[in-house]
Amino acid sequence: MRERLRVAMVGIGFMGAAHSQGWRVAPRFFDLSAPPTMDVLVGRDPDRTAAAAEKWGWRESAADWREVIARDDVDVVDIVTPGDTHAEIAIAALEAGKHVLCEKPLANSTAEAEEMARAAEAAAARGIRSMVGFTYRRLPATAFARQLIADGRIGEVRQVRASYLQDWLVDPGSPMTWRLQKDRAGSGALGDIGAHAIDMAEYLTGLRLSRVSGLLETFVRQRPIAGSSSGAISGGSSVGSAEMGEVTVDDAALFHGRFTSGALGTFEATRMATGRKNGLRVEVSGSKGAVAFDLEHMNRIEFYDGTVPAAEQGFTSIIVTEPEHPWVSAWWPAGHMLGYEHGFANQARDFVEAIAGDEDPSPSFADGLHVQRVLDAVEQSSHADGAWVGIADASE
Ligand code: SOE
Repeated sequence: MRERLRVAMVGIGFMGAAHSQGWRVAPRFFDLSAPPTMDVLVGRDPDRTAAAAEKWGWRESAADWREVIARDDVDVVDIVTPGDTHAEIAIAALEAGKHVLCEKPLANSTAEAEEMARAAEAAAARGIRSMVGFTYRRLPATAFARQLIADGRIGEVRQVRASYLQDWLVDPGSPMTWRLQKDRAGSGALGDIGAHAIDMAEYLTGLRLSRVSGLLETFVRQRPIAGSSSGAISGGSSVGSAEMGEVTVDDAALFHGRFTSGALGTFEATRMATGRKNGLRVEVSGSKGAVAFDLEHMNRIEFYDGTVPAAEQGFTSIIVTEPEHPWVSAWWPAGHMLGYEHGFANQARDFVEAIAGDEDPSPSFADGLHVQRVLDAVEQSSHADGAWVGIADASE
């Protein structure tokens, strides 16, 4: 019988639901070398955690992550908490000999991410694996786009345009959450969704950003604290006597940069893009062609092949659901679309296969550290009026 990987997951928010779906479904669709079992769900509130465990399919629930990582019957720790606890939990889990999957962004600061990358390297020497949850790498469309670029189908990469647009903060009456507090989230749109744009640009092209110039803005500086109001919060404004909390992160981030190869990139991450719900769009222009991906049309890519006769040129929309596309053969027949949740199942599959195959999975904590350095450089640049800031681990 194949060995099982016993998983404990820390965190019970939105990402907890998404990762649970990944762990639950992966062994039912993929033929895994070491099928995961959903053993312990960890959260601070015992009642809510027990209810989430029951709903999402975890065998048991617990309140103290330290007790859980000390257990011999746990092999993998999945961290889906806010960023302020990533470093502490991940380092402790790696030192306890657990394989660790950690949500993005890896940490709240470069200093924390450096410690995590060091712990991951030391653990890897003992056969303990770690990976960052940049889940959009696990979509057939993005993986196929990367393949086309790596195969030279667009020639030399010259420019990348990456934007991640959401609008859930447009309403000044939307309540405070941990995502708006620097001490909990590290940064705002920049780290939450800008980190995906950075990772996707680098994943697709295989290049690294070497310097950036950026601008951050917070448009709404105070927001009502949920549940504190005597009146309701509705339709674009807060009413009643809601207690207000300070927003200490950016609502929007703009930056541009140069990659190590000399290629140029423009980036935008905002939660104020009215009408845009979850729009991660990345377009890569090369010397022979171009590739574009849009998360709101996540089963497709656009491919422009500049080598075909001029009369036939134009962007082609490819539906990335053929069995030969990455991961697809485990799912549905061609043309039967995949969704947001499949990325989490593909990610669970890849992580357990790396563990079982004794290989370092990607993206590594070192990759997460690099993204963290870019985030910090954008912030520094914004404080210095857009001055160029170099990224320590990538030289031109
Ligand atoms: C933020 O709204 C968020 O949930 C991110 O935290 C996720 O990483 C992204 O997948 C969707 O948007």
